[in-house]
Amino acid sequence: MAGIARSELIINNRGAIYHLDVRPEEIAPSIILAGDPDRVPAISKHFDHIEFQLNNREFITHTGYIGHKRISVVSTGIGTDNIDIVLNELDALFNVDFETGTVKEQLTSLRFFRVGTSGSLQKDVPVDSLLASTHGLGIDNLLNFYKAANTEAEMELLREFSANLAAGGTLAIPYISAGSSALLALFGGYQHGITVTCPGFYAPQGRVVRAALRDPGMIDRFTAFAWKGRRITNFEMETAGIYGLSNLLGHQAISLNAILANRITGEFTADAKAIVDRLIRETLEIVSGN
Ligand code: R1P
Repeated sequence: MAGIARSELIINNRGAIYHLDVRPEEIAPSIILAGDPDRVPAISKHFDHIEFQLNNREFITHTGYIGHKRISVVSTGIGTDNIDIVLNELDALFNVDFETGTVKEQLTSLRFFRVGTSGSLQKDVPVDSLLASTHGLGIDNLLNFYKAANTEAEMELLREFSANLAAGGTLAIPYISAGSSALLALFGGYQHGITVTCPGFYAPQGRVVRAALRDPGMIDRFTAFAWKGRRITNFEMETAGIYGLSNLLGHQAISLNAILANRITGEFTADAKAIVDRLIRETLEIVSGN
C-alpha cells in the first residue's frame, strides 16, 4: 500500500476491512446501525432481497433492497469504543481506495440511522415512546481524541454541563455533536431532545446494584439541566460517538431511540420487542422512501 500504512488501515485476504470483514461492494450508503446483533436479521427480514450477509465478532452486516433502495444494516455491539471502529471502517469502505491506500478525491457522504434502545430522563417521555436525538452529549470521552470543532453556543453548553458534572465529583470531559437536521425532519412525529451518551450501563447511568455511586445526584441534575429551551431527554451508549464522527467525516446521522425504561418513574416496558419492532418498521419506511 503506497498511502496509508498497512498497520493503520487493515485489509484482510478477502479484500475486506479488518473488524467488519466487509468489502466495498458489499455495503450501501444508507446504513442502519443496530446495537444488538440479533436486531440485524429482525431488520433485514423486511428486505425484498438480501444480497450479502457477513459477520465477524459482534459486527453483523446485511445488505439488500427494499424496492429499488439499497440498504445496509450493521450491528455495532455496545458502546462508543465500537462506534469508533464501525464508523471509521464504514467511511473507509467508501472513501479510501483499498488498492492504493489513498483517500479518494471524490468523497461519498453516507446516511446513518441508529435504531437503538434507551432510558428516559423525563416523566413526559414515557416508556414505549420513540425519540429522535437532536444532539449527542458524550461523557464517554471518544471525541476528545479527535480534532473536533464546536459552535460558540455549543461551547457555552459544554461549560455549563461540565460545571454540572463536576458539582457531583464526576470526572469526565463532555463533548457535544448535533444530529443531521435533514434526517431529524424526517422523524417530526417523534419526541426530540438531547441524548447523553454514557461509558457504561450501571454507575455511568446512575444505577446502583451493589457498587456505590460517586455522584448519587447526577441523574436528577441531568433531568433538570436546560440550555436555550432544550433539555436532556434520555441516555444510552452510542449516539454522541455516531454524531461526532459523522460530522467529522462529512456524513449525516440520526439516532432513533425506543424508550424501554423511565428512570424517573422507575418503569420498564412490558413489551420491548413490540416497541423496537415498531421503530424498525417506521425507520425502514422512511429510509426506503427517501
Ligand atoms: C445497553 O443495554 C445497550 O442498549 C442501548 C444502549 O445504547 C446500549 O448499547 O442501545 P442498543 O439497544 O441499540 O444496544
